[in-house]
Amino acid sequence: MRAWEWSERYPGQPEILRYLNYVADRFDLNRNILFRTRVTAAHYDETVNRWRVRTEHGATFVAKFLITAVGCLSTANVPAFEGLESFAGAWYHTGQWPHEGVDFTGKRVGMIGTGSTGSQAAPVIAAAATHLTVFQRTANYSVPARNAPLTPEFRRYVKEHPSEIRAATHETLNGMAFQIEERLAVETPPEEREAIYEAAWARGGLQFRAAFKDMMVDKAANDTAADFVKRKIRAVVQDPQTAGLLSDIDHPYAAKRPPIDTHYFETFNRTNVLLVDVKATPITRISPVGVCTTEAEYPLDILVFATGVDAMTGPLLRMDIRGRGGVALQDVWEAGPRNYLGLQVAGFPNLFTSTGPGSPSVLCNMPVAIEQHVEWITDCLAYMRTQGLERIEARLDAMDKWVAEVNDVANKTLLPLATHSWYLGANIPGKPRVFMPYAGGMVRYREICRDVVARGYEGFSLL
Ligand code: NA7
Repeated sequence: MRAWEWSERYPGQPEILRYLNYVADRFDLNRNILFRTRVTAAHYDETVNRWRVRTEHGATFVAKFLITAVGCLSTANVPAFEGLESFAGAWYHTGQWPHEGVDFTGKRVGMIGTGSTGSQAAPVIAAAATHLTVFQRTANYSVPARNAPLTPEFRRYVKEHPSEIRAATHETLNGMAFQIEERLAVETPPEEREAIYEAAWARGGLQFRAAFKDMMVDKAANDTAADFVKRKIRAVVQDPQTAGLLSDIDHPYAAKRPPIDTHYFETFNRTNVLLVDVKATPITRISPVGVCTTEAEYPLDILVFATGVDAMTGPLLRMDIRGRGGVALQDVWEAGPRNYLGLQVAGFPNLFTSTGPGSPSVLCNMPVAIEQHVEWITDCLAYMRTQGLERIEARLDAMDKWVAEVNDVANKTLLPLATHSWYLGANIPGKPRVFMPYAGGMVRYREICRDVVARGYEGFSLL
């Protein structure tokens, strides 16, 4: 925070990459990283208490401890549309974007998906392309990001208050540097509530969700936010039919990950943009010419899949991870992810899954969630070393209790009401519908992890 100068509220990818390289250089991390190395398998060998990690190039690495840091959203989901291979144009998934970029100039572009990524990509594509067709299955809320250069005052504040900012991220529900307001939407008079939403809309960003304390736990409170955003959409979008389709949202505000955007709804006022409702007229196949729905064929030069990811479990399960007795993680998680604290799976000793399912992860400010796990794992390894311990493994009863707790806290919120969210795995055909992240908040989770250690690593077997 002291050494790096961020340029704007939501810096773009090149700036973030520069920052990561700066961190890697400053802490001399590159000598510990093998680049271009995809792990295909990790098998635990019980006889020697070691993990054997295999890469796609055939190399094998042997380790006592294995920590996965594969991310929650790194497995692109390209829906299995019939005929995709026959498409004569080019197609891309937003999560596997070519580093050299894509030139949309003079092209007719189709984009499937209107989640966080789709709503951020649409305005940029529409500005460059001849024509953009957006295929929407589920209408979604979005709040303006209000991206802008950081003011000198804000930059100074960050430099002068790094400890306070860090402390705030440890004290707030989602690890953000801002507080969730204490007031309740249901107890605020309508006029005052409207003014609060207007101010939150004007400020923009994820902080909109923090306008009222009851927004994510009380449907009546959430309805007030949902109604406000829907009215905003209808006010922005000029064509009444398009406005109707965009604001016909069937789930509570922020029950799916709430997108923030730059001129998303405004984009539909452009003459070169068309919205197609693929809930009413589903996509049947991709033809050599473009996308076919039950109603029409849309000719395209480029097709963009903003169709999300196989979240949370996907990045882990695409590796062949096997624990004690050759048991596959895939089988243990057949009915949904099961682990203890999101950190360890019974039967997989010495394997830590940082920001795994069952931890706050995607419901939290991710770097804060990552830091908490890294610190916990680091302390655990240091403890084991000083105690001369060789093996740590989550106990089955602790794992079962934790899975119940993860379900329990999710059910106290409105989050499971969005039955098609990736939090539930619902975007991947055949994936078990289980609410995956821990929704009890980062503060409580941090305390639980701390208490587990204070009680001698309760729920773990240490040898
Ligand atoms: P999301 O939020 O999962 O959005 C994916 C979008 O793609 C969503 O609108 C889906 O509609 C749509 N989709 C997925 N499959 C299909 C098919 N087969 N047909 C039509 N439409 C489809 O992914 P994002 O990449 O936008 O965001 C992921 C996270 O990254 C985000 O939440 C942030 O945390 C950062 P659906 O809603 O399933 O009907």
